Amino acid sequence: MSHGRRPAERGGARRRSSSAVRFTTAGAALVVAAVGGLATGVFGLPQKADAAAEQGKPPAKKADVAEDINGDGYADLVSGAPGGTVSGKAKAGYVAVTYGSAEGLDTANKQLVSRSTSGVPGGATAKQGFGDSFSRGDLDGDGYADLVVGSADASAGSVILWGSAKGLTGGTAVPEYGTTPQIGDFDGDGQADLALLGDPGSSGDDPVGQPAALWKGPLTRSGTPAKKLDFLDKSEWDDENNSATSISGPSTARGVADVNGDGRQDLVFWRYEGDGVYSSDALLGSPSGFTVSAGPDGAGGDMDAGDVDGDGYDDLVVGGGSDLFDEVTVVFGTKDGLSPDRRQTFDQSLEGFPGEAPSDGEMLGSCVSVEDVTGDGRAEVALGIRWKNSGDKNDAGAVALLHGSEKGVTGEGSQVVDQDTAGVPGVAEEHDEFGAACALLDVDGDGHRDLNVSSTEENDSAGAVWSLRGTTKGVTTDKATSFGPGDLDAPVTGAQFGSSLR
Ligand SMILES: [Ca+2]
Ligand SMILES: [Ca+2]
Ligand SMILES: [Ca+2]
Ligand SMILES: [Ca+2]
Repeated sequence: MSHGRRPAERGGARRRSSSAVRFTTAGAALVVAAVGGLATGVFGLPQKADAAAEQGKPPAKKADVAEDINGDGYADLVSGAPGGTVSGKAKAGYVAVTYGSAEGLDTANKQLVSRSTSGVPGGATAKQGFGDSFSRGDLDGDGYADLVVGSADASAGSVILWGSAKGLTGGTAVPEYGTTPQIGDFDGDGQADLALLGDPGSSGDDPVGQPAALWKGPLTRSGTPAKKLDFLDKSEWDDENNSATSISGPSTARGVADVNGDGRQDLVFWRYEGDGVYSSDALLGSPSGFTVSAGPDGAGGDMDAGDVDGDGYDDLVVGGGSDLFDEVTVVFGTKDGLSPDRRQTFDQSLEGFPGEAPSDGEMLGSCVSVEDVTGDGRAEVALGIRWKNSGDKNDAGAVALLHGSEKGVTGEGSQVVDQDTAGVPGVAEEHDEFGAACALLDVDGDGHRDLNVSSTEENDSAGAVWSLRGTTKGVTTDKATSFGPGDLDAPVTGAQFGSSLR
């Protein structure tokens, strides 16, 4: 559950009763402002009549508010393109929102946002990598998911864009804290909060002190939180690099979930422990700051958490373990946090795992997304395998979907998909690295989350995104779609479109 379903449920439910009205906001003028080569429609998004409403189909099974920027009930996909050239500045970066619909992601109903977009603070800067990370949730409590966007250059800070019936509007600067901002209800009051990390500076063999802040929601549109909380609970402070306003790092926050089932969201967190060792931990949310719940060391891939075994505690799934980057570890949640001993480690030899025998170093878990696709109350686990060979094509990449069971992740009924799978647009090529990022989101509103997956290296690192429909059994390639930055009239060259997906 990296995507924060809970805070918005309470905070946003009030607003939802009027969503039927918004189904028919057809015909709003499309205003596309060409700003430095980035076509932007932030303030004039085309609002299309909802296809389901027009055709008398049932309306969308409402997406979690945290996943729905325009409040129409369909989850929307955000794709980062930190390599994109904006206003002539190489690798300035941008994000693209493609809005969900009854037919899935609608590339005609999209927004592109960069530092050159009108209303967004700052300006396009070479190598800033805007869109390197981002998170969604309803920070101001108006019922629409807001988007906070970080940058590869942490000192550039973050930007909050505000959701509305017409999509993202405005732009509020969050100075200094540009590293992997995350939105979640960390103190459990029903209102989404903002967890912030600053620039860790240069790192050697030892951990460094990294600025960190926890902003209690709701936030005003000028970026003022209701209160500034200590990032870490006092019990975690030490002389090294942990205090109210810092944490030892370099650290990145990778997602939001509730591993101890207390109704307060927790951060899924990657941080440097020194001597070349990274650990994948959970930071447990509380009204007095985070406490650390230790997970496994040494992972090289992505991580996310969701309730794989259906016991009410979200379980941490960490990819890219072992020297060969071929192991995935599941650490089960408990009422006290991550279990110290109940863990499951598997690789592609898991019974039932389909496809050809793996070669070394395929990076199982290059992306990880943990959500219930089938609807049985146990989360599925999507795992990128970005360096998987397809026949003799090296590093063509693939993505797997595995089911949760009472005992944990099972290979039974699992699926592996690559660009050569029938029904998947495109052709597997060497070094496409399909499976770079993935996000399980219900973009067509049928109640089953869909598998959205990227290849950042497609077409000379322009990148592209695929969307595969979720079903009661897993995913299907029926009606599979794909698009790249060119399809969105976005900057193409070296954009690495889809580096992050949410
Ligand atoms: Ca939507
Ligand atoms: Ca909002
Ligand atoms: Ca919690
Ligand atoms: Ca669990």
